[in-house]
Amino acid sequence: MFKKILIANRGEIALRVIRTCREMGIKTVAVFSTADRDSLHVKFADEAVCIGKPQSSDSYLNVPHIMAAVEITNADAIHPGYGFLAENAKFAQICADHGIKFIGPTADMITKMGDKITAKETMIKAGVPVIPGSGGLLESVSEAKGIAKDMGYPVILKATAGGGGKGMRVVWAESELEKAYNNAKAEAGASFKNDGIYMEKFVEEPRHIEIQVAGDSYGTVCHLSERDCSIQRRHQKLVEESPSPFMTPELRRQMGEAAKKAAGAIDYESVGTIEFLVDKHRNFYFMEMNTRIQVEHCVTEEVTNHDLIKEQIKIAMGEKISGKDYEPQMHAIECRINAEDPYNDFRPSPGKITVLHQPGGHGVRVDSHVYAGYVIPPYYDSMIGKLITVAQTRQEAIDTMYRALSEYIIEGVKTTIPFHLQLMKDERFRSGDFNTKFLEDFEMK
Ligand code: MV4
Repeated sequence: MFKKILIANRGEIALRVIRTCREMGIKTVAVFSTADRDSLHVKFADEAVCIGKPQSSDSYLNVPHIMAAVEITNADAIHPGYGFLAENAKFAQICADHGIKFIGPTADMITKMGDKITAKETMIKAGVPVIPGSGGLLESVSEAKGIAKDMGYPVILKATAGGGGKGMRVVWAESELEKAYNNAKAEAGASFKNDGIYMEKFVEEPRHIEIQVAGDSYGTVCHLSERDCSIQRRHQKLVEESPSPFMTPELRRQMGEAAKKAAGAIDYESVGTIEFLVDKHRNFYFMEMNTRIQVEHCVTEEVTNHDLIKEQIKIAMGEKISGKDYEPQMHAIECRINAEDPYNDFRPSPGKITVLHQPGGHGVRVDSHVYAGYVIPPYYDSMIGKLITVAQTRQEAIDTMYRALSEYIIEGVKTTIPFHLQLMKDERFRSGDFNTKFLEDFEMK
């Protein structure tokens, strides 16, 4: 039904969307900033339009520039990728108002999940477990102290407009609460122009396990199992895998049902992710919903044998999904290869890739937009690409990953490859014994 899709993004995800469009016989329009003139997404799309200067606010976040590119190329839909405008309700609404299909949920669905207190209230009504807490905005320090005393310390303060860790404060004792309250409120106000904060019981050493869902415009929702994203550093994921080494068939059934209830509660349409915190007793709690395709969608593609971008486009075209849930048939692991120095606090290392050899062979997938001679601009994220391996067992997927990482040659910039090589040989990682705290104690050798 779509003849032409404009991809309002850059890098590997723009290329990823172009690849599926090609297979579906849909024409593509790339947009690019002047810093991305020589990018592969520009070369591989059927058409390309420059939308402004390097700064994201002048290009990939500039709605009038993007709408002008839609207009002059006559595209009938926009794929937002991840980041940039992917979870911007105003942008989704502008697309709808101009008769351009936003390939994602409606503005209303984005808004309902964007405000974390509203999302939590929706989940409670739907019967999805949430972390006990204030149940709404905190009005004063004394109110916060009362709730914390009743719940017991430690507690965590979070921004209602937040997500992904910004504006969060863990509080271990009442003596720390006032300062944390004021800091969290100020940080939330500065980051989101909304200083509303709420409180939850702090779950110690949780795992981050998320469920991939898909919903169509006929009210059918299904899940495609979980991804374990516990290997993170300062809220940046570095490794994701499916299935989770912590998962059991019973827990998957319960979390899958909860995730479908969560998406169903807002009549969710598109692919999306329900993030859960899972404690050591396998209690799980709704954390937030990501109303976009995610970086780590590839591990789910590999274990369920489904092209999630194709599913997302088909849903946007008004096609029905089967309604069947999917269990992992394989084990897949993804390592994020970033231009960062793991020996120097993961400091960004933009610049020219002088030498490049990407790995291949059985069970190896590389999703990357770089080539020898490519310059990683300093304006955007530092991702060089994603290395994904798939095998019948977790041990084999790890061994294939180590082999593929050893073949990956990138010169000119520092990369996270040495970190991943060390991780793949780490006994605790190999045994599956890790949680979101794991990287706090990890040292590069
Ligand atoms: C929590 C938590 C413990 N208890 N909430 C981090 C990002 C944001 N989505 C919520 N986050 C957390 N919320 C309660 N009640 C611990 C975290 C957290 C975390 C969560 C997932 C993955 C990595 C994390 C790293 C630090 C803290």
